[in-house]
Amino acid sequence: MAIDKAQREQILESVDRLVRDKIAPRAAEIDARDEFPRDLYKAAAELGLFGLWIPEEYGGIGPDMVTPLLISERIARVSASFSLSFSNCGDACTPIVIGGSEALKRRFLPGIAAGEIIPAFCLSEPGGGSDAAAITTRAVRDGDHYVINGRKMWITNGSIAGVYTIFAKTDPDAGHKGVSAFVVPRDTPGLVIGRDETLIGLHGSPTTELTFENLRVPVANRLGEEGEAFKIAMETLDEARLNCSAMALGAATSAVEQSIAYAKERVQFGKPIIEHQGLQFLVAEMATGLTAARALWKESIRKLERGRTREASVHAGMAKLIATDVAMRVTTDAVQVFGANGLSRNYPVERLMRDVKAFQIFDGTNQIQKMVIGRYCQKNGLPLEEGIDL
Ligand code: COS
Repeated sequence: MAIDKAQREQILESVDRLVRDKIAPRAAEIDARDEFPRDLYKAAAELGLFGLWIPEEYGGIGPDMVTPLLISERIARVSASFSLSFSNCGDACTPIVIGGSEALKRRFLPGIAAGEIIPAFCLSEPGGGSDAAAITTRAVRDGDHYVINGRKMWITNGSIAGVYTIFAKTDPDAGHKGVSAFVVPRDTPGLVIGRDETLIGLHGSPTTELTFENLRVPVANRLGEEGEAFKIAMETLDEARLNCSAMALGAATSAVEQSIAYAKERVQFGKPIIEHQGLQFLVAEMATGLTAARALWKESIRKLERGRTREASVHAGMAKLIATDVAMRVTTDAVQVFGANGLSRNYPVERLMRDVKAFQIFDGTNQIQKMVIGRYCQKNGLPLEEGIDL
């Protein structure tokens, strides 16, 4: 680990200041306007936060897996949308860090670390979302180039990125062994940036459609060997799932805290509503679900930090499943605690509820997580280590 505990504490303190002074006051406005907050991205860059995923020799201060997850969680307490804008940088630069040649790393990582180049991870397609090996974007070798044709959807930061990691089939008959990945700068002819979607939540985080029309990419821009990128995508998604959990838990923590505060203040039938058993039990269930999900998330981070094993990957899926389901439940319950006020945009809990829905779908739907967990159990039994950490 490039970062020690004291440095981590220092970084988190600077993040807390950024959250309090700059992100929190803007969160409702970002949601209402649905505009990417460039100024906040710049402010995060000035703190060096985008360098956390990137090794020092390429201009970063990492790689460090844990600190960015803790940052995502903290930012999501006030803005899940900006938390995604921050953390998607990690999801999108990880393939280059894992599989990029020395030249690719030197060319792109310093700009990403400085916040000057926003990266995008381009895997999902209209017909290949959950079934990642079924993508149909084609990359055909032509001398020392590949020619890429196809279409991608749901690409976070697609309209504002400076560099794209594009997953495409180099052998359409080889299943996951036919998937390769290419690093493509924004200004490459044939890279057509489509419109941003209007989502139910996460406003301010662009989600874009991309089309590739005879996009010519040098062979030198391929990540790893031909046909080896499915593993890069899967390893990237392991970390992305812990990050998705971080954002969900940040928003959920905020929802529970706000519910407790509101239920202590709001008086009905002559006493604060938290003293009515119906509300008290609801708050108790929210707090318990959240605490259990946070514990599993932390345990899963420790496992993945110790090594990219299949068991750690299954735990990341479990954390994502529980964290995002709990977040959906407690943010919905928070709206219930607030009553009619909860439905109003004058209170922030409705935004939390709209924002977290995406986390049950992003980075592999929760049904995909169950598939990954179930398959592992069928093959290897229960993924438990005896005697851990006690
Ligand atoms: N780490 C490393 N390698 C992995 C892996 C992981 N976490 N998971 C799978 N692999 C490898 C397998 O070992 C296998 O390689 P070998 O054939 O060499 O053994 C290969 O990848 C294929 O694995 P599998 O047979 O399990 O693939 P499937 O096509 O059946 O499905 C799932 C894999 C469902 C897990 C995958 O398609 C997936 O994660 N889908 C969701 C995609 C997603 O999250 N999309 C969100 C949008 S991107 S933000």
